[in-house]
Amino acid sequence: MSETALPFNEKIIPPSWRDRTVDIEEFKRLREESLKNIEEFWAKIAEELPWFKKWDKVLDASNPPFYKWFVGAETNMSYLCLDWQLQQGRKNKVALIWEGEPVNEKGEPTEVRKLTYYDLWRETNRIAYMLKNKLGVRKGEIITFYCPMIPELAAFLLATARIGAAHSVVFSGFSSQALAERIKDAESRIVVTADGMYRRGKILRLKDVVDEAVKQCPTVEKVIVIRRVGLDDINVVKGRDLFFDELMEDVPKNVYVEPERMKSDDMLFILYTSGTTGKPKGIVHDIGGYAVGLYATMKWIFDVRDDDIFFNTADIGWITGHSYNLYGPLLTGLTFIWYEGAPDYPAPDRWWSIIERYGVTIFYTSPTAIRMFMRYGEDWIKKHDLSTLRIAHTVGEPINPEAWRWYFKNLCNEDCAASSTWWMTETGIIMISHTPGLKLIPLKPGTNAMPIPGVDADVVNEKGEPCPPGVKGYLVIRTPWPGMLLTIYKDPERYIKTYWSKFPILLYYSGDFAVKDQDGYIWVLGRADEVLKVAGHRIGTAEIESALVQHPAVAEAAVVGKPDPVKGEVPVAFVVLRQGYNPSPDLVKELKVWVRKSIGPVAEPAEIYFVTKLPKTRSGKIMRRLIKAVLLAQPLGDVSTLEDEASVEEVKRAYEEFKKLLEGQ
Ligand code: 6R9
Repeated sequence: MSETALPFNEKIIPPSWRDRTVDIEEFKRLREESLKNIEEFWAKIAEELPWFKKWDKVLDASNPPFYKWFVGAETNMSYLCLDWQLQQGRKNKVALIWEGEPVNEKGEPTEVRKLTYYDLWRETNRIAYMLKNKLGVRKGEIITFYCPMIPELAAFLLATARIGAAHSVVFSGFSSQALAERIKDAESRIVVTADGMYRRGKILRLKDVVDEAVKQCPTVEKVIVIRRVGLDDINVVKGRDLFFDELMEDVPKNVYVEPERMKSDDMLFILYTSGTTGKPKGIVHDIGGYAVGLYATMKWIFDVRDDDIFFNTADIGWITGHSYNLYGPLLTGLTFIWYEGAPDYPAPDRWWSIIERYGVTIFYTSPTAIRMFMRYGEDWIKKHDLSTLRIAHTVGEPINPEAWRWYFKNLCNEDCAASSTWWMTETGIIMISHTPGLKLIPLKPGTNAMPIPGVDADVVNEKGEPCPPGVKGYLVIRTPWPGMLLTIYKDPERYIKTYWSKFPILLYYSGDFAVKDQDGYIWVLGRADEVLKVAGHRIGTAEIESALVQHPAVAEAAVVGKPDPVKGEVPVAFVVLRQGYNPSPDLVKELKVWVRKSIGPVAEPAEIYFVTKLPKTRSGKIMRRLIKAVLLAQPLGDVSTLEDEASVEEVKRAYEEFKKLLEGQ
């Protein structure tokens, strides 16, 4: 997004806010007040949750940047999400509504399951019992999950938390190679998967992917298989593979497993995410701080009420799935929806029919999805009654004002709180957003609004000094917040280097560019580093490059992001071939498939260009910035460190040739 084209001055107040105060200054005062003493501020919110034991200290900042929240406190996430909800009278309230994919000709699901809080509590206890007593799962061990969105998975994750183990969920769209890397890093002894899953009318064979991955993972002792589609031809390794239903057969219906008393700063999960190197980082999250942060943001940002129906379209494989499609909704006792399948199958109104069927009040999705629906047109929406929607937020990438206006009109009927919520895998919770459940400020098309109370986020220059309104800078966070990452798993040095070392003063560096407007609203512009957001999925250019250079034909590769009207951006690769290999359309195809197989479909380059050399600095670093400038037909900027100017011409040549080829078609 270009900062010059942003509608800084366009203020929108939805009609249903008319009886409430909408006041930017009032919100700012509240936020400033919270920042005077963040410990006191967050402790007050933490008081709303039950603790097995209260904290001795709200924040331990004695060893920055290794911050610890609610030190000395004891708690358990499964207890907070389930037992505490039962205590509040939610025993018979539906927690999870689940729809499977096979959908009939009328567009109705053929399989729906509704689990009450009691159902989920019971299933969680039974799985916890099985994990503990049959598989000897120990406190602190990491179980890897490679699963579709099915209710069993929700219960499994809660059971893992209940007995004090941790989870590492790997997105089911990742390849066996990517899965293997993550299992190895986590040293998992147990992997949980399903035989398969439905997507767009096809069965994806997940267990086959796990079999392939586990070949490289000596730590894996057991693979638990949930029978989702009932494949009868999957490979079974005797002694290693166990079927979930068989494991559970003799587990009593009503066992109770005491939730483990966990320290607030014990690990709840790790989630791998992409950075600027080829190796994904295991982001470690705690329990107590995360629970407090989620609880607060559910209330402020989603303005949750007891009769809400909450529909977040994010997959559990990403942080949005963890925070706001499992733990957040459960902590606040909501009814939430999971679905299996795809948004546009069997027709582009799968989501709209879900909203209508259950009377969804809170909707959370991605800008890419919105732009895809813009292409399908409004008629698919008009077929359905979406009048129940009160909140409709987006996440994952900047939303362009045009896409925001479109959904505000067509989904929200111009009367919802509609915010672009900024946060990251690392932040654990939403950091910048409108807070309709707390205080109202006018909406603006495409903005992220303001940092929430208790969060000191700002836009700064290279020195770490605040940028004046209208001046682009780096998005940073000055002080610790509950929900923040504890570290990078097994790599504390990388944690310090990646997030806390960019500026001469200690600031958390997000990796994003942003700009503030005259009212103090923040507009995140996109990544400042070599990380891409492809359709909202986070992927590092270095990961794609490292996959490419493992192909026998490839000597060197440089990957950059290119703007895309639907996906936000897509990877584009420039490849130098080894001697003996020649450029050809077949090789382009082969390399695309290669990347798909080594990482997953989200990483596949949209375009591949063959060049004889890449622009590099004298010290040999690839100058992706110059490649990007050629792609976008922008000025090259500073080229003083470039080793060989002809290399830029070479990139231009390859790109121009390709464009001509397209024009000639
Ligand atoms: C939650 C999530 C984090 C990166 C982040 C930024 C981008 C997320 C955004 C947004 C603009 C928003 N991002 N939300 N950019 N507006 N509302 O997406 O986590 O996958 O770790 O990605 O996503 O670039 O730095 P994650």
